[in-house]
Amino acid sequence: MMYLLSALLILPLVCCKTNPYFKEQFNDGEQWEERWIQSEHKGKEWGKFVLSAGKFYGDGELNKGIQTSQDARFYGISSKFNAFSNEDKPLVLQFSVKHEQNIDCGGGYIKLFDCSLDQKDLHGETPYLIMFGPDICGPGTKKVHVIFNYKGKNLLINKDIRCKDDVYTHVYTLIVRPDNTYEVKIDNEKVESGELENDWNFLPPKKIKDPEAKKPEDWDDRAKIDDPDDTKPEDWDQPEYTPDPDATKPEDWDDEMDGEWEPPMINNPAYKGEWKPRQIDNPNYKGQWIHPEIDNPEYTSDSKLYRYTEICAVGIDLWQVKSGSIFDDVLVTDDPEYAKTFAEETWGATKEAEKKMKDSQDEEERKKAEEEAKQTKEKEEDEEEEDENEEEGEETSETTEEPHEHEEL
Ligand SMILES: [Ca+2]
Repeated sequence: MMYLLSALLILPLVCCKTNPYFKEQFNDGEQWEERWIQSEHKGKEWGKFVLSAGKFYGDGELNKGIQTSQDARFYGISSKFNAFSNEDKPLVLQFSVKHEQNIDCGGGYIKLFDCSLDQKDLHGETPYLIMFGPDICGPGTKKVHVIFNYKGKNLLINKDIRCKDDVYTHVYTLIVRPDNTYEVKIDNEKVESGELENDWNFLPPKKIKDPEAKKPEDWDDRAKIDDPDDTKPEDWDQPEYTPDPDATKPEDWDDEMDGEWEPPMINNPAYKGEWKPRQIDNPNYKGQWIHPEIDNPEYTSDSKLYRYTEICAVGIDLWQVKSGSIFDDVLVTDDPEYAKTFAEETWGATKEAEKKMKDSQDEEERKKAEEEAKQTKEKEEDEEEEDENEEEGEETSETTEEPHEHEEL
């Protein structure tokens, strides 16, 4: 009995402890460099990732992540873990990114790869399984990418998910479930969800227009027709222009010199334009013809759209114009609840302090700018005063000189 009881007490702890497939917090100094491999793919100028909590943060140690450090560079870095399949389980991909540089154009997304990834050769064309996260370029592009590779093709989501575009840390979460549904969260709040089959073009359409079906030739789809009983009134046709009845021949008109006088033409008030018969309801109207649909022979359902048989690495592969983005708290797990708690314990625990530090830096800068402006103004005023004194001095010397000249005269 005792044994049973203790077994029951222990069981929940054993059964539900989450072991993430991958968890990276960059909180152990420079050791991350042993876990992450920088790409050396030829032909690209690779920017360097540096460990940093940035210019402002909630916690100087915990908020350390890897930061893009050089402008207008490609960034390629990845980390491998034990391969797993998400078959019959949720897949959660989560990370935080802070664009503290006030990003103008650049990616902030991460990718999942299978084990074939050659880490030192990672580049933009390297095949991946999933690409997820924010992408910003000018005011036009501010979206969250969710791209799935399915049978060799990269499929973009058909919906528009807006990303955060401020300078603070935000957590992006993608959950893919074995019932072929998904959810995207930003800062632990759901921003989009639905069915994989509906929101990506994984499969060809279920129904297509029947290629055999044709609109019958006698199908009348005219809702209105000309009234056959309506006839054009006999006095309808009038010329568009008519000689101006008020015009008179000028007195100095010389028929021999100027030719025969004709009055100028004006718009004819009796002119009615083109006659059109009255419209009536068409008694033979059958409505709009609808092309019948049939099951698409090319369509085969796939109950495992969500499934990746081998997930093995996470990587950052992007281009940035203005560097400074910090990636942190990367998590790959099968437990959405664990991911939620992890986000709360990391981003959630430091976001307010981060905001506060930024606010106080902004306030300091504002004061500094104010002080500088004040000093510049004072300096200018001093100089003006000096100028005035100098001018007065010059005037004095001039007036004293003048009599001399007069005396000489
Ligand atoms: Ca960290």
